[in-house]
Amino acid sequence: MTIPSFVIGIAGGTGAGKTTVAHEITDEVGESVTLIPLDNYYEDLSHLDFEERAKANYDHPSAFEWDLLRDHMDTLLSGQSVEMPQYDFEQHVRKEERITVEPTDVIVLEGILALYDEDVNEMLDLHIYVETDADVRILRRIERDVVERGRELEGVMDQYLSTVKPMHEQFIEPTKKHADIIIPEGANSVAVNLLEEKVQAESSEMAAWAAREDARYERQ
Ligand code: UZR
Ligand code: MG
Repeated sequence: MTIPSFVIGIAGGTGAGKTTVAHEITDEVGESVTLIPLDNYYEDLSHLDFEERAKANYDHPSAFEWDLLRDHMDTLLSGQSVEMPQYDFEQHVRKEERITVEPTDVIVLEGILALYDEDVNEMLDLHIYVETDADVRILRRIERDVVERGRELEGVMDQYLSTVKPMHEQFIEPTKKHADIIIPEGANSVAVNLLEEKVQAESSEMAAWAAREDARYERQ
């Protein structure tokens, strides 16, 4: 039986708070949510050496394997599980192991370009853009890359100015026009609470639908 899902896309610049928003709005629905980090769909560049991989432009749409993402979303929406790739940010490669992801009542696609692809946008029921000031975003980015990912400050600054910022302006920011809702600041608790309620309502709706279908199936 195909179970319907409520599908949410969360886009915004690096350090905007997308991952936090994704977790917060789905906290209460527990196991009936599937999180799809767009980062897991970076093209596999393992054929290049480390130096070349470190210099690649990861903020351009062509850095992602869109076909695979569309295929996986389609599969999940048709009620089947997928083997989702995993990404290693320290080595800039796709990891060997994949994880099995089951279809659930709520599916959240989260990433800088979550609202970029036309086909993906059509699969989304709710399009969210998290808009956070660039100064706040770069501070968070420095903390994450230098403290958590062991990178050099100079490299982070170079990358920000050469690719992250221009690509943000050229490709990410314009996707705001596809948003149904724009959240000013990732930590905006009023917006997050409203969306959390919406997600819970949709999740119960999906569960009720599935229960009705089950009952109908048993009667047959
Ligand atoms: P979020 N990124 C890397 O730094 N290295 C990689 O191998 C792959 C991606 C960065 C990418 C982008 N850009 O800005 C960010 N650079 O990950 C997107 N440069 O992730 O939305 O979590 O910030
Ligand atoms: Mg994130």
